[in-house]
Order: sequence, then structure tokens, then C-alpha cells
Amino acid sequence: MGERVFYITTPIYYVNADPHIGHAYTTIVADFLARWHRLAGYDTHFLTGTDEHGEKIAQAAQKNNEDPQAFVDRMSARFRDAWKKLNIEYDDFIRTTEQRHKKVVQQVLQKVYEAGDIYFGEYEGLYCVGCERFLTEKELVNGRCPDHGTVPEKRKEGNYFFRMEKYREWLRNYIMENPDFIRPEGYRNEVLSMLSEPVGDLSISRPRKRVPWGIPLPWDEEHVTYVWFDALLNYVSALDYPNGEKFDRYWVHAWHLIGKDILKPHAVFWPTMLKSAGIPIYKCLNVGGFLLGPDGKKMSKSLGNVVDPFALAEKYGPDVVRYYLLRDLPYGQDGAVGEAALVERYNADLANDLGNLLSRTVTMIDKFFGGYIPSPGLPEGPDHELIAQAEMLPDTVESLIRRLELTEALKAIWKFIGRANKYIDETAPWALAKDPSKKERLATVLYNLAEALRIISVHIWPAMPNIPGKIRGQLGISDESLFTWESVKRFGVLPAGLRIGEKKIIFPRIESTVELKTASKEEKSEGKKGSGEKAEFITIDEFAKVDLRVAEVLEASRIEGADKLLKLKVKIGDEERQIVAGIAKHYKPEELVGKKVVVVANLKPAKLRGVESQGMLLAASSKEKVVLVTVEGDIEPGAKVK
Ligand code: ME8
Repeated sequence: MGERVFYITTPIYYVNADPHIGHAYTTIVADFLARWHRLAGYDTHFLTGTDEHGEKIAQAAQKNNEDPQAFVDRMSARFRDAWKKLNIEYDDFIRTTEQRHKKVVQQVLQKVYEAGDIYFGEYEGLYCVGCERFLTEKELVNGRCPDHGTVPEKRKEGNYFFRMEKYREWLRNYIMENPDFIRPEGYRNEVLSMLSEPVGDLSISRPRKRVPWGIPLPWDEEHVTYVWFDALLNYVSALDYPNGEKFDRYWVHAWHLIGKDILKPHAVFWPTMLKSAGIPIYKCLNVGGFLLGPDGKKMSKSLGNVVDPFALAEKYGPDVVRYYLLRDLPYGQDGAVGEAALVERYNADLANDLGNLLSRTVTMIDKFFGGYIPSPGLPEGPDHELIAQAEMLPDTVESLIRRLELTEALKAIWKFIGRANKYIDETAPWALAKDPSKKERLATVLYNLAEALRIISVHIWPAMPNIPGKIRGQLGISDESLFTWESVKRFGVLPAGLRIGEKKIIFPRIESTVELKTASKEEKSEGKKGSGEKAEFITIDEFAKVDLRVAEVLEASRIEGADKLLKLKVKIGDEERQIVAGIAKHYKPEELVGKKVVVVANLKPAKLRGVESQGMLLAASSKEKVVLVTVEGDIEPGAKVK
């Protein structure tokens, strides 16, 4: 294994608007990784910051009637405040308007210019101010930018160009030879496909007359640096490139985290810029998916489905928001988020699994051993399995984290929590307590539970930095050396005899919730109808609008990354349809094949977790149970249900 050094970066965020959940998610992932690497003994450097030049920012400042510098100062501070609210502990925060950054941008430009990789030319193209880049015809959807929904502006002007195309073959080979350079693999393939055709040269300047807000080119003051060429360099300017100690120490270990919207600048512009400037290439690019609103649609103010992570953090605490996002969204995939799902996750994993384990353990130590952690005897029976699983956990978690499978890492920790809860049921300490001859056995069981909780508290710290302290407080452990990564690799290092602290419920169950988020437009109009009025009768004509049909299930499978959903292929008459149903917790795919179910056949198709669903199954549900409505007897698929 190489040197244990880790450099993690987030994108530097545009300061044209306030921080939102997408920024928060990426930054939480970075903070989780930074904390875990620090815990595991890596020399870690975590950089975030703000992107403050370019047309988009200049326009936002103007709209606000503010001087650009005053505007970016104010907005950048809002990002720093936001990160405090989510317990983000970065080592450095870079702003592209800082002198330390501007200096490096000019140095690198000069270097690339002297290498002969910059020339002046005339350019005509379609520019999206939202993306701050020219889009190719191929990237447009119905003539619009797919990310911003706007029609790009036609631009024709004299710009300096960087010879990006010159490095295309080199980059393509580099990516092919380094399978872990861009992750997950889907995005690597996307980049390889971009590079299979000419990428052209990159326009890297804007005439100062039109865009005065930027860093002047060192050899031509009439032009300012294009915002992406400027922004990407933050990753090295923050390390005091070219001769900083930090640069030498951290740069080659750089892991960049980005969202899929900025794949091309990071995967194509950036490595070719580095190559031309004679700077080594970063270690890897990690591409996250996009968060969608609770309705599975792209979050937008006009749809009213924007989820505010800072309001959620205020209501439930930052640790809960962090855990929820890290646990529910497999890194690299798109996924819906919302308050109801957060509460569900909270009740299941935190209030039930972890909360119960802690309160049962502390209560029993208090009751059976007067509040002192007892001294264990020799392990027997189920102890062996608990101990073996505890000792395997750190390596399992480490390898999942290094592969960026964060959801899986948390699942592994919760599997162990589940194991410990099961251990209580298996050993039944309350029964042992009734038999004085079983006192030593009881001591062993309770000791093992306290030790398991110590190990758990260390593992969850990167996700939930505030919680471990509370767990340790209740177990009465204060010795820092018991909270190192090394110390969790061995079971049984917790000293006996510690006096436990005061018992408190850390995660009270949330019975119901008044949702914070503003309801989406559809919900709002439904809400209006429903509020205060009695359920109305519907006419037979209204009922007849719903086309219910018998459908035969031909195939059923799970959907990766969506643990509640199943994808079904059903037959309705001669037609085959795909239906996505939220029944994975209640039915195994193989149980469904051959069943005749009832579906709403004229429901408008919708996408669930990106998978199209052309209809809906009927099911009866009560509390946690869900049972499908099926049809018995000899009737062909497609028959109408009336
Ligand atoms: O692109 N879901 O800044 P930006 C998940 N300044 N992540 C999301 C998201 C969503 N719905 N929306 C945004 C810029 N993000 C440039 C970067 S870097 C040298 C310059 C996250 O403020 C995601 O990480 O538009 C995305 O890449 C980033 O915010 C874009 O932030």
C-alpha cells in the first residue's frame, strides 16, 4: 500500500445563489471521506470553496445592484455559514477572487502560452451562461441546454484558445490504462465516448469589454480568463502550486468529488490543462448523481419540491441529515430525497436499531451491575460470532469507503448493530439475571454489548460526528485511545469497571411529522380540496375513467439502488408493459411471476428512480403490511375489472 495521504476536494460552488441540498450533499460526502481518512490515520487535506468569477456571477451581482466584489464577499460567507450548520470540517476554503489564486492562474496561463498551446482565433458557438460553457449541437435537447432548460446564446467573438484537441489521444489512453481514474464506471464510459470524437480546442478568454469580471490574461490585458480555466485551477492554487510544501505532499493524492453536471470540464478540460502545464494528473474523479425532489422530479422552485437541508438540520440535527443522505443515496446514482423518507430512515435505523441497542445495554448494566461495566468471563456460544463480526467490520468498512460505496459501508455497520441486537435476544440477559449461578455469564454478555457499542460509535463518527460523544458519555468512556481506528480492530480492549453515565434517549421516535418542505403544486391543489371538507361522493362516470385490468406478471426484478422498488413486466391482453411497484419489501421477485394482478392501465406513465412505469398495481395496505390484489380463477390477462 502506498503512503497514507489523502486530498479531497468538492467543486467550488458558484456564488450566484444560496447553497442548496445538491451542494450540501456533495460537501457531506467529502466531509465523511475526510473524517474517515483522518480517523484511519491518513494525513488528510479537505478543500472546498467558492467560484466567484464569470458572466453568471457578474449578472447576479448586477441584478442585485451590487458591486461584484461586495456581492461575492457576502455570498461566499453564506457558504461558510452553511457548512458550519452541517458540521463540515474543511481544512481550507478557497475563493477564486483571492490573490493566492489569481497569481497561480496567471502563472499557469503563461506556462501553457509559452508551451505554444494557446492561440488567438475567432469563435462562433452556442453559449449557455448557466453552464458557463459552449455546448455542442449534440448536447442540446430540443435546442435547449438539458441542465438549465434555456436556449443557449449564439456567440461570435475573438477568443484565445487552448489546444485541447492535441491531448485527446493521450487522455483517452490514460483513462483506458487507469480504470479507477473516473468512477463510477458509467461516467468513465461516458468520457471515453466523448473522447472517441474530436473535442476541439477550448476557448479560454473573454473580451474584457464585454466581461470585465475576471482574471486578466498575463500577455493581453484586454482579455480575461474564461471562468472554467480559472476555477479548475483552485485545486492546485489552494496548495500553493508550484512550490508549496502542501502541493508536494497532497497533490498526487487528489480525489475530486463532483456532480455529473460538471463531468466534461473535470474529465476533459482539467487533465488536458494539467498535461499542457506539466503538472501531474489528479488521482481520481468521483462523480455523484443528482438529488431529485420527493416526487422523483428535478428539484425546482417552480415545482415547489425543493428540499432545504439547513431547515432539516435545524429540525432534526445535522447528524440525522448527514446520515440520511449518505445512507439513502448510493453514490453515483440519482435519487429522490424528502422529509418523510428521512423520518422513516431515522425511526428505523436510529431510534430503533441504534437507539434501542444503547438504551437496552445501559439500562441492564445499571440494573444488574449497579451502573458499572462488568468484567467478562470467557466467550462462549453466540459471543464468538459477535466478536468475529466486530473484528471483521473495520476492514469491510475500509474497503467499501475506499471504493466510495458509502451506502454499503453504512449498511455493514448497521448489519453489525442488528447482530448486536439479535445477540441480546439470543442471550436473554433478563433471564440470566434471575439465576445467581449465571452472574458471570450475564457479566460477559453486558460487557460484550458495551464493547460492541464502543466499536459502533467509532465507525459512525464520520457520518454523525456528534453522536459518538453521546454514546460514550452514557457508557462512561472518556479515554481517547479507545476511539481510534486501531482500537476497533480488536474486541475486548474496553476496560471493565467504568461507571456508566446518565441514561438519555438520543433518538426519540418521531411519531408524525409536519413536513417542512413547501408542497409541490399538485399536492397544494389536492390539499386545498381536501382541507376541512368531507370526502365527496364520486359519480359512476368518474369511477369508469379508471381503467382497471387483469395483468399477468411475466417477469420481476429488483432495481439497483432502490431497495423498495421492483420492476415488473406484465401482460395485458396482447400488450406487454413495464410497471415499477414499491413492493420489494413485501414480495420477492420470483414469488410474483405467474400471478394475476389488477393494474390501473390508463395511468400516465411516470419515471420512478429513472425507470419508466406504465401503470400501477392495486394492493391492500395496513400499517407495515402490503398485499397485492390478485384475481383467482380462469380469466385472461387484459380482462376489465369493474
Ligand atoms: O458547477 N444533486 O458550481 P455549482 C446533487 N462552480 N448535487 C448537486 C445538485 C443536485 N441536484 N445540484 C448541484 C459549479 N449539485 C462550478 C464548479 S469546480 C472547479 C467549479 C452539486 O454551484 C454537484 O456537486 O453549480 C455539482 O457538481 C455542483 O453542486 C455544482 O455546483
